[in-house]
Amino acid sequence: MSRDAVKFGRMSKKQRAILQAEVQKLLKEQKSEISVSLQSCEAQAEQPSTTTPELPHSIQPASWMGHSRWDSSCSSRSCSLPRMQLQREALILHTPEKTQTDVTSRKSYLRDQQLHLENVRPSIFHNVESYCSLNLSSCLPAECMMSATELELLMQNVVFAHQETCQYRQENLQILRWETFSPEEVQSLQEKSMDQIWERCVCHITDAIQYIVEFAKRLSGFMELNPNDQIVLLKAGAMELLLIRMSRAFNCYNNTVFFEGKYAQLEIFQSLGCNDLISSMFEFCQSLCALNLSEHEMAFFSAMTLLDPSHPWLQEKHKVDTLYRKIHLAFRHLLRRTHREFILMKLPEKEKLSSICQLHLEKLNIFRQMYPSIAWERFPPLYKELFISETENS
Ligand code: CFG
Repeated sequence: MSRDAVKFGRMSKKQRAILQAEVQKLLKEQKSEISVSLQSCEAQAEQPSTTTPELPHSIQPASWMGHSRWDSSCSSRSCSLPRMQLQREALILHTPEKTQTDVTSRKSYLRDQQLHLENVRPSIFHNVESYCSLNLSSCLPAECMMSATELELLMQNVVFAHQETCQYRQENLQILRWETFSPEEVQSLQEKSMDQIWERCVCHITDAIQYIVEFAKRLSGFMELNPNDQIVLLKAGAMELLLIRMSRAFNCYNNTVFFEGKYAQLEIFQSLGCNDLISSMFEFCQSLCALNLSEHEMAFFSAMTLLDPSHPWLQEKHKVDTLYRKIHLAFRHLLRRTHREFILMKLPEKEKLSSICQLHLEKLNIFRQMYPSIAWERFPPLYKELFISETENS
């Protein structure tokens, strides 16, 4: 077997070149997908709000990278002004009141989304039988009593929600994981101004978070939480989930992370002025990579991180608590099946994740003090809504 075959799996140079060309093409094409995405939103807004069998933004399962049409915000190299306008339009298209005249009034991306998304999935598990009631753990409250079917369905739900919204398939990230930036490319990125590189990163992060919002919406029970609690959980969890997901796109053998089509070393992000934040993100990815989580485990770890019932601002804590316990139960069930129960003790502590996210907020505040207009005018609305507090953001 050749060295390349070892590096890239059993793939010829030609196949690899084709795949790489496709990645570059896909990254470029994301720009033109914006119009498609807007059209689909528009078509959706025209429809009466009665139940439709399809998910609102139909995912294209055949697409190579696991990209989907609903991703739209600002996936290209920079978040230019027209892009921001497009995004605002997308927000307006999502508002339920079609007679809306005051287009300047502040919209909530998150709230609007809730009103348009139904958690409908055609039933594909007809073959699940056995309705015997199980109480798999005696320490669970009565509402956590689950049937074997419910447990099985929940397991499938969490795994599918992750698979359908993971942005990049694991196997494709693997193929590219030795494609790193050349010293010249590193230097040229390091020479970019702080605001330019911040804007690029914020745009990519926001793209990734759109997939995370979609993941949340597909988790059974999430859409039944009250809108306040959905937002509370997303505000607290979006960055945490991004970090978890980032570890899928992290190469622990050379300490690089997938960025703009290639794997980037830490130094590339130097001009952000957040070396401590970036290195703790890299460290976190390292530690998570060491656990070698399967995609199923990744899905459950994400779901449990998002549905953290301990958040002080929750209005219906008991509902989140029940959901959390059920998912925890399904996770343990899966781990028992695969003989991987030990990983539960090894998963990173909640405090580790939240301290990195806190550091992100602090760095954002410093950036905002230095470049208030960039943050205000050029950062995507979803990013601002999640990470800039309500009072400052109006
Ligand atoms: C994997 C990779 C990406 C996002 C999500 C370019 C990206 C950003 C830092 C790394 C969930 O898994 C993900 C990357 N991505 C999609 C792109 O780079 C990209 C493009 O044109 N469209 O998307 O965003 N990587 C990334 C930020 C690290 Si940070 C500065 C926080 C260390």
